[in-house]
Amino acid sequence: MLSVNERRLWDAHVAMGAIGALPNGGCCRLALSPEDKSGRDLFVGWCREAGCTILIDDAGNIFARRPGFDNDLPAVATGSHLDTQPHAGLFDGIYGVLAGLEVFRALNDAGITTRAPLETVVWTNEECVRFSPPTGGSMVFAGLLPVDEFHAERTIDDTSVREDLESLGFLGPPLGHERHPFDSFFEAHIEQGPILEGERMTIGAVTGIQGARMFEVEVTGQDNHAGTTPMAMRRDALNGAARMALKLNELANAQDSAIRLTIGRFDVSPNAASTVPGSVTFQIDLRHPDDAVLDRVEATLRRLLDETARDQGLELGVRDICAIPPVHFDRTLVDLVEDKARALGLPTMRMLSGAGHDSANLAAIVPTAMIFVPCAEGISHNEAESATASDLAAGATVLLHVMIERAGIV
Ligand code: HGY
Ligand code: MN
Ligand code: MN
Repeated sequence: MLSVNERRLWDAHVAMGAIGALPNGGCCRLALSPEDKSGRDLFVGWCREAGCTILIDDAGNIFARRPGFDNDLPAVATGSHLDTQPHAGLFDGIYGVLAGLEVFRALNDAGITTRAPLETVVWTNEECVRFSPPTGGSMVFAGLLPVDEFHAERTIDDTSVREDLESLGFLGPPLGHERHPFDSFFEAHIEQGPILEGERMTIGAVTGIQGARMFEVEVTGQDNHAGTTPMAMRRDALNGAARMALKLNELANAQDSAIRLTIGRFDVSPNAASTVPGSVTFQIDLRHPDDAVLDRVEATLRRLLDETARDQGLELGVRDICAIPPVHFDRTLVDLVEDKARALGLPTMRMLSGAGHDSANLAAIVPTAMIFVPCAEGISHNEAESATASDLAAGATVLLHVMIERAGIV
């Protein structure tokens, strides 16, 4: 059966990972940073060499299109993201983009033209590090986020998203799914969790994604002198925020084992050893497969934050960054992924995604499914993230076959 080129797919990861390379083998390409631009340019160059046309939309999403026989048909699309977390490995997101490119290259090698066109998409800012929200680029495309709001987001470098898109040369015209419809969307991704490896499976046919909510909490007290201000007279924002963090972890530990609560960002101001901190901003990432559980935990979380702020004489502001409901993928496409993986002789299981993905937004507008491959010890968002060349190729070969099935061959 037709398959992708394992070596070429691996080499593409190594070449992409060299952009923004970190000392321990990982990489850092924050969305719309100079490194992200270099990664995007490398991808666009590869796609042009593979015979694709390139479209950029108003969110900076890149659509690399491989023409079919009938280019009036909606494209069968795939893709993921090239932006990364600060201490990322070489695979989260990147794999889904490079697997799409490798599908094009493998079809070129085999001299196959599909009936419908194919596209590989790079979505902007999946990761939500330099600016919010996560998966913002695909939200704009799916009509879930007004583009003006996306453009107005401030980055950690105090630029706006629109300024960054313009200065990097990635601000295109409005597109959106109505003007640019897809037949279907598939996303290949490493699992980012330990299940496939533990079950000795090669392919996860992903049935859906758990729900996620993110909040930004601002705790305000008063800057004051560390040597002179009696403990009882302080309004120490860090002391209050630390109490909040402990209480929220206790809250999470009291739920069922499917709950996930993370405080991954914590900014102290003025962050000076001899000043009582007057202000702390931190972000909460809360996830569970059941929206009703998220509602309940969110209500308790807000109450705990309020109570703690009041007890400590601090002011509190809570801003919603996003609320992504649990997603169920298209049954026909999930079956197709499973059938093709089994037909290729690959150990395959159905599973839910713990991580968020652009596919959550695509699922709102078009039949969507995901293909997972294992990663070592489930480690991700870490330079040590690791996957084998043969598992990556297996997932990309499944992607090749599901895309051919949807697009047809004349
Ligand atoms: O955090 C997530 O789930 C995604 O990888 N950004
Ligand atoms: Mn990802
Ligand atoms: Mn990620």
